[in-house]
Amino acid sequence: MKLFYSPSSCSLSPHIVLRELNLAFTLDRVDPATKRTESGADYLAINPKGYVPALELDDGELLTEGPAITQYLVDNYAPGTLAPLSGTIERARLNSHLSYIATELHKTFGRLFDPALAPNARSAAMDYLTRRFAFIEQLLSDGRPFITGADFSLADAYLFVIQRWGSFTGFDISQFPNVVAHAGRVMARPAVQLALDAEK
Ligand SMILES: N[C@@H](CCC(=O)N[C@@H](CS)C(=O)NCC(=O)O)C(=O)O
Repeated sequence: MKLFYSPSSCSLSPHIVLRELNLAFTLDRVDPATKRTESGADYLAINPKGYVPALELDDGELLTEGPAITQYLVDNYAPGTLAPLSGTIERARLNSHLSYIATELHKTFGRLFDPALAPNARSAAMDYLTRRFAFIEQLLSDGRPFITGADFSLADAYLFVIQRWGSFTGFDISQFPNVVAHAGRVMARPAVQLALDAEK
């Protein structure tokens, strides 16, 4: 398998999952500006969506969309690890979290990277994010170490990656101490350290 990625972007989430599952894979870095890979390929010819992540499977199929990639990895290579089994209510709850992170946090945060975003639109996006992170803060306030409870899951990898963008965009994550503590727990995982090192 080959993961197309850009450092510290949302592709870090499937990158962490690949390492958590101890799977064999290679990395190919994509320059978001030129849409060329470090191996010299035209990324738009590989993935017409133009964004990362994309996972090239061993049979040549290209899988896109972060939550689809991470769920494919666990279901195919380690069912019941990092995600409850497909079809269970526990899996549906995990999916609910993944969807929330993707549509409410990830996509809103993404707008803050646009230097042309008008100040009032930036401020509105930050207000929106504040309300959406408040839900996660509340969720973690019962003392659970991870989003779905005692065990680290796909949602924790994804949230960790997205909350890191606070330091790149000026969005103050420190107003959410439970989210900060959660990030510390995720950061301490060996697979996360390996993924961060590889993306340096
Ligand atoms: N819906 C996609 C969104 C992926 C996405 O937003 N990728 C960003 C990095 S986090 C990207 O590659 N942006 C560059 C671009 O769109 O040109 C997913 O969840 O995988």
